[in-house]
Amino acid sequence: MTEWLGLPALATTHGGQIDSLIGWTHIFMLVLFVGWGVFFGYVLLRFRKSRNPVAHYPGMKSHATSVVEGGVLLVELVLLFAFSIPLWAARVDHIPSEKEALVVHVTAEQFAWNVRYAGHDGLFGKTDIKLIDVQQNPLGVDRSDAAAKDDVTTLNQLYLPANMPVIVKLRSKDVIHSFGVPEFRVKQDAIPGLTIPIWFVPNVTTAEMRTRTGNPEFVYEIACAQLCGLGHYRMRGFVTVLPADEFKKWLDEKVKEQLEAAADPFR
Ligand SMILES: [Cu+2]
Repeated sequence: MTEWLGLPALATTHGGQIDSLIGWTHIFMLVLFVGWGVFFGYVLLRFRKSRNPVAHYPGMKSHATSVVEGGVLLVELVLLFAFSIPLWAARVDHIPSEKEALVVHVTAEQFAWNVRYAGHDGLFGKTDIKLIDVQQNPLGVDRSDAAAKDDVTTLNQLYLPANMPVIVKLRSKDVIHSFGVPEFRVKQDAIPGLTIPIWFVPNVTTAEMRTRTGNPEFVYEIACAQLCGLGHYRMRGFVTVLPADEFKKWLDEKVKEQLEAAADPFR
């Protein structure tokens, strides 16, 4: 219905609602723009000097414009109460239970996205600021903590399963960044000192999107949507949406690599 807006392809379950809000707002603003433009032209002609050499002090008697104003107010109330507020409530207030969702920690820094999964135990292990090493351990994961042993971290690569809720817990190590994935219709600022949850259900795998767009190289991209410093332009992350079973395989493989690396004393 909203193809005429030319928005990026849609890849989450809630995205359609965002698009319809954007679509209705555009239609309404177009009606207002044309309506007020025509009215302005009419007023210029109707009250031109040659027709009204002397000002008419009592002014207009008709209430037509009040009726129009009332109509505009009504449509704006509909946009607010029928579209925006329910959407906000669903997106921000009703976060699904963590038991039914995949929880991923995404920590932004100048100029990269650090991604962390809990591994098989479903627990995120401790982190310590003293353990942070820009190359080896950008999140300061404390591998001596039992819950941290199977935690998986990646740089700029976010793998997600399709058709299940994903909760991204967004943080920042330095300045304000913004996690934006246009196809997901998701955009949220990452603010130092805060952990902000965002959730969505990706419903188009990367492979499906490649067929759909006819672009064999298509990748979902996390674009940092806040000017966060000199390297802002290169702060890109990539999202790969896999069918649930392939995602599980990927994560199992990553956990195995992590456990093997930890067991290797020569590393
Ligand atoms: Cu950034």
